[in-house]
Amino acid sequence: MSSHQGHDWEKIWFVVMLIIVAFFVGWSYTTIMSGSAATYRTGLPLASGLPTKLPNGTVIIYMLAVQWSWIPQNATEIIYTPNGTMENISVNNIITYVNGFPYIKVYPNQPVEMVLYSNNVVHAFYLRLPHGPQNWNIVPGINSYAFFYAPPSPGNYTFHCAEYCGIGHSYMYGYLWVM
Ligand SMILES: [Cu+2]
Repeated sequence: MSSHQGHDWEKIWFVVMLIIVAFFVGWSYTTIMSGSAATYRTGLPLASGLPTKLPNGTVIIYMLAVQWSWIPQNATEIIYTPNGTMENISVNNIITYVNGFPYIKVYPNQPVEMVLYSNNVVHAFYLRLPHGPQNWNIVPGINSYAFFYAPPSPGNYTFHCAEYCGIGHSYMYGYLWVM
């Protein structure tokens, strides 16, 4: 009889855990797919896709990683006209340098897509944001596409190289400047 009771408790325990796991899986899925609280990433090692339609106001940074610095080469912004046509306009004035380090000026909550590429060795783009650290490998010859929302509060958010790439690795950083 006691063993029979134990068997029932196992079933109940299993179903309760199943419900809890299903809840968290569903929660993760909805927040990742909506882009509201998490990050889309493609490129190595994960490939979960960019938004099929970039949000209005998305700034796109074309970022070259070299030994040993970040070189933002170009910046554009996605704007939708009232009739729904997407335009990709140049906004190179958002890229600036302070003491030789790149600053990328964005607005709070602005959607950002980074196109990351390297011409020499493996680097990684690491950016700590309030809703979680972001980290993308950059393998030579393969573009990595990163999508995230800028933090809601103004400040400078440092990005680093997170893949040891030589003697100057620790000086390979720049800033996301939320104005
Ligand atoms: Cu590096």
